[in-house]
Amino acid sequence: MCIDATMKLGLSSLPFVHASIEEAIRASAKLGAECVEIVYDVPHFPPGYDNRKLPNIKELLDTHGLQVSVHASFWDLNPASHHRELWELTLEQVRRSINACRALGGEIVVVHFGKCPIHVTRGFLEGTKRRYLKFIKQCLSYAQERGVTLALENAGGQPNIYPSTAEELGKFVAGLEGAKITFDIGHAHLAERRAGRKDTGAAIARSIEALREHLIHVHVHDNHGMEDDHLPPGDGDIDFKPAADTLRAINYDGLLIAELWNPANPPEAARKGIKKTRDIFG
Ligand SMILES: [Mn+2]
Repeated sequence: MCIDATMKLGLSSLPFVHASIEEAIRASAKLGAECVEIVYDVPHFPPGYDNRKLPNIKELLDTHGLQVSVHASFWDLNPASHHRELWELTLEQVRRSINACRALGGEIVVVHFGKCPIHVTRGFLEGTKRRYLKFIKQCLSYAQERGVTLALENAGGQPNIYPSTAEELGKFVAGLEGAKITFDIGHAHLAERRAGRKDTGAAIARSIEALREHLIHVHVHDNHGMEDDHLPPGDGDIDFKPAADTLRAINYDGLLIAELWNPANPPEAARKGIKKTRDIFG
């Protein structure tokens, strides 16, 4: 088969919780990653992190020929918070993440969904949606001024999250000039299972196809349809083949990031995760 456009396979720094960011980058390069996603949050980038240290990290990335994306801060934050101070802190952290992306030579910043603590209360989810829209608009203008693209991520279909499914995210970005999508396959599987679907592979592939116009970034990880486990592909019950076929069919040529989580054994998660990702998508 002749493929003109090729995706770049890589690893998120997420699993490397016991290593420095430099060690995480070196380990990723050693495993054959073509790109890395830097999670601009703890443990590697604590509050008050001095962004003037980023050029050294860029140099390391360049030395290994790694492309880079940045996952904006998200731990303990909420872009739809009803607390003005937390909303503003989240905005400040995403702005810092955008600056970090630029300093590292990246083009894409992944931004999370908003959380609604009591969605069952009448009118409360509407407030969440309003605040999330306001948040993203502010981030978009900030990112555009700096030549960085925001890629909003689909969630797992939870009722207390907005936007919560790939479909809802598609509608959200359709109305926003410059907003793009990170398609997270693990989250899409959870959303399909929550909607009562057993075999989700074809539905996930249809979502990718439906969002292709906005799709610029992909996250890959596995789960059993219950929890957001972030396992290596093959360790859960996702059928990745339809998604892989669709990404090839639409000539997806962006980054494909294995986003893993296994604090008990990060090196093993990274090794197995990128190998399986390569087997399926390479
Ligand atoms: Mn993700």
